[in-house]
Amino acid sequence: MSNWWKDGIIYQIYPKSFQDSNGDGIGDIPGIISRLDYLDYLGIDMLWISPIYESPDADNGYDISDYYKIRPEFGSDQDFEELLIELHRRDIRLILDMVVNHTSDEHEWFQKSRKDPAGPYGDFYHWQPGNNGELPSNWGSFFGGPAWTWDEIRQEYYLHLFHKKQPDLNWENPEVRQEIYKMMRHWLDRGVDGFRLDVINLLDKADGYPDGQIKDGQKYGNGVPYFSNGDRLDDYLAEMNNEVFRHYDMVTIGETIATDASQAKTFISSENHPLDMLIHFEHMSVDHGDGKWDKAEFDLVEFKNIIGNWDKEIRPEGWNAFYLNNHDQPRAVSRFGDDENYHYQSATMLATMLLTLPATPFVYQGEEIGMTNYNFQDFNELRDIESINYYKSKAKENKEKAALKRISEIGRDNARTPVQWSKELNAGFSEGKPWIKVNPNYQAINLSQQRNDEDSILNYYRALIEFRRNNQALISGSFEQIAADDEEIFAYWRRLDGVSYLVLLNFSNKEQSFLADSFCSILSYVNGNYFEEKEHPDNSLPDLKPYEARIYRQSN
Ligand code: TEU
Ligand code: CA
Repeated sequence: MSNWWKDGIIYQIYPKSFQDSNGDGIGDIPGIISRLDYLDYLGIDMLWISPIYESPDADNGYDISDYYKIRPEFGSDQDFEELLIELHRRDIRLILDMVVNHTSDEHEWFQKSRKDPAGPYGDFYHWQPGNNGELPSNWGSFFGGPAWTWDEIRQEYYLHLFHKKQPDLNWENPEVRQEIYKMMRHWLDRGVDGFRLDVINLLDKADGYPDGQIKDGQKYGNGVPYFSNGDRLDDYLAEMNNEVFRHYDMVTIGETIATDASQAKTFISSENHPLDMLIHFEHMSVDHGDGKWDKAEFDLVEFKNIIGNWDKEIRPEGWNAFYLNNHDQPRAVSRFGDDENYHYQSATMLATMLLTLPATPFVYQGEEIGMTNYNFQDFNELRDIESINYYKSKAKENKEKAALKRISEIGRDNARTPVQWSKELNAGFSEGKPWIKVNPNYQAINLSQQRNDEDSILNYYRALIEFRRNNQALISGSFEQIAADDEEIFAYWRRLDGVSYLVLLNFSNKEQSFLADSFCSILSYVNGNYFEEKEHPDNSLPDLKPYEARIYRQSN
């Protein structure tokens, strides 16, 4: 089977915020269908849609109450069928989000498990008696608070690494595994082309749920060493691959927390690797101090080393994914660029990196027009449970303002404001009241204005997507970083079959010189995000302007 997922571009849609079609302020599948010609224009090859199954929405759909039903707010099963047909008609493949580490507590499995401990579903989740009111272990939830909740009906605790409405499935139970495999086959048999597998490396929890280390000032322990990359995980993934994946021409993208490149090899570079690529978090933690809420300065050298290390460790046996934006991350142009003074330059500089690295590029909705973070001024504007819980914890210390400031920098809601389609009401997202505030800068940053501007961020993405598609050296060519210790510039060669491209990225708001005297005479300018001529004397390259990106081709 071909590896089509190596050559293509993946676009991610967060359905709730993409396009509303019926005026209820919530994005939906008919809304997505109405925008497929645009996605075709952009030139994407695969579409990953965040969960569209029935859900009570505790974690915006990552809490699934029925894996087989399309969530009514998003549309009908017929709408899904039409979406799949319309995507395939445009040669765009569909990747569904598979959340199989946990379900919603409103899933019938959980309801039966809590009411009938001795029944067929009694052992579908992690139930523990606790010891005289003590929690079974000191693990904290990723969303704050304990990872165990007492259930009045069953009179036991159950484990939830995320929201208490997201009970973790017991993957040691073969019945659980077979139910999940059956569900996966159901969607693949309908023609779905791949899965993005949510927190797939958390499936195996260490026996006895050993207490984790409690950091100063924290109330709960860090359970990550005991529930990530567990001993039985490889067996579960190998079984999943044998029972499901290997029977289909599909792509499997694992989302893995707390996984470095050497650990990743077992998932994606081993002999019968069960997964094709990983969405990891290493490069997304460079500006985290002690966790995401603790701000650290962005260190470009560390960032570059992570990218280089993943390439060295994983290729050529395996393959990488690369992203700067998704529904869990703040907007990259605000985080790594300068959305005030160098909006166009920093957005297109980041796009150049995304589209010239040796990894499948993931473009997240709105990234291609340079959508920015939102300046949250009030608790009531928040929607994400992770940010809401963080705000409430800081409110106890009377630090609400500081909490809103940090949430406006790193919170997940930054990525979940509606896509800014036009200057119309609600940025053309909805005729009703959107479920979350539209960023007021939509008058200046919107897709329809950029579509008609050949010098826009949108058309920069579109041109570079096309350029990457036509230059295999940028896809599967070698990756040779130069000036690795430069703190402002990311520079690397991409080479294949005698074709060599040099990519220069200035991550700073200052002019930077780049000494390339040894080879600049053989370079011809190909592409970039400043418009002046780039011809240069034989012995030097022009200084890089603030957030300037340049691609040179080595003439033989
Ligand atoms: O994310 C897993 C995950 O680790 C993130 O929630 C991360 O911890 C958090 O974003 C840090 O800011 C996946 C989904 O992408 C996320 O949307 C879900 O909330 C989570 O799993 C639970 O399903
Ligand atoms: Ca709607």
